[in-house]
Amino acid sequence: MNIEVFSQRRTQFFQQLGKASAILFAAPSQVRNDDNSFPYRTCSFFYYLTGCREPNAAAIFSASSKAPFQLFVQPKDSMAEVWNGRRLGVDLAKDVYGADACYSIELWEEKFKQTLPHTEELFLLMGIHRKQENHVLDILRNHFPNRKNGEREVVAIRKLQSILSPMRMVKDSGELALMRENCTNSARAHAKAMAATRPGLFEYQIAAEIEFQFKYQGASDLAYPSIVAGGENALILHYVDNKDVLRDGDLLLIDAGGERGLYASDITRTFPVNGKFSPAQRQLYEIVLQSQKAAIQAVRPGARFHDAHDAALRVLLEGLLRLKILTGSVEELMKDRKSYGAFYPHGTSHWLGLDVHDAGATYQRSGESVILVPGNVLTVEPGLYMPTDDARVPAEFRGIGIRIEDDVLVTESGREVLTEGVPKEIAAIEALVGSGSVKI
Ligand SMILES: [Mn+2]
Repeated sequence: MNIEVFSQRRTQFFQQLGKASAILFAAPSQVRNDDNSFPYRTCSFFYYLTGCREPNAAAIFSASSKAPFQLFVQPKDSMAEVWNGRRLGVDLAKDVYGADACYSIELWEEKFKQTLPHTEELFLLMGIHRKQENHVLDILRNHFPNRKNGEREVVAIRKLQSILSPMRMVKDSGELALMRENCTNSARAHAKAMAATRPGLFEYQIAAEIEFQFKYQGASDLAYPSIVAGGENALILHYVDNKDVLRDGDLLLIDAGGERGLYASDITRTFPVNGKFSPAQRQLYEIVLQSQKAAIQAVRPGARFHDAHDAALRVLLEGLLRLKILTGSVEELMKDRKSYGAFYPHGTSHWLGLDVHDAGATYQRSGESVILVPGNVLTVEPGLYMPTDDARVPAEFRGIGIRIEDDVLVTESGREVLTEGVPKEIAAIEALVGSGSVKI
């Protein structure tokens, strides 16, 4: 995204920051073993405000300072760069990221202390990078203002997420362009994986296929570990072992998405390994599909975040009543999560953006659901999971797990499904499964 986007964001941020200051850091890098690190991925909040993806970086925001946006980065170091890759360095970083002042990362503490005599209120990311958070709190504990000189004291520490999360909930045009592209590519990858599926392959081979497709199309990473769950493995919501053979007659549930430009996609499809739904699978699949369509229709500006869930749940419960797996009335069942929790244990939606479970409240403080506005992006992902040992479940349904998930943008007039490129209608799925090549 171009530098102007970040600059506009910071303008909006400074308006809300007022006279307060804020500090935030790039995510720490994580050691895998010895001198081998996990692939680096910075803090979404840090990136959102700065545009900087380098490790060992920090930013201080203070409108009263001569340099309201101070950025701290790794200095140029030819030897370190030979080993670990190029760095922009202090001078270039200032221009590239549009900072008012840029310094070597070693100076952040000194410069931060210089802002304290002018700061009464400090915004800090809380509960994300605890070591950095504690470091800042330690500095504050040991800071004693010189009152005779009129120095101020930090009297309030506030959660930086309270400003940034609501901003992140409404995507701007640059973000939406990136998310559309990533969702389209990820949907295509799902379709390729569906085409490559056939009995006798292993879950990890289909995982390899979809992850190859994500990356071949430009994703720099996975948005989250891929779930490729054949048969009963689909009952484990976050199944990531991906080690079993795909059996003729089973369903395969794939929940996977690529990350591009640090933005996530999140798609789930469930389809027969052999390309043909059994009557029992079809019955349950049709319920989940109708439920998902009803939930997508409930996404529109002015609707509550939880309207999609209520719409999905209603259709699921009607289906479970029809199959006599549950008894009673939809209205009563809807009020009692325990009554259906064995079959539908999760929510229907979460926000999507830089993080797969993106920043943003789902309830406001009063306990009321958030009202959707254009620019919100959320998932819609109802499912049904039939335990193997529940006496209420007829034998033919036991061990079947189905989830269907799309990524949905709230628009001025309603909604736009960003992940339509992968089939979910039964006929389209049956035509596609097994029709493609398998790369082995
Ligand atoms: Mn999801």
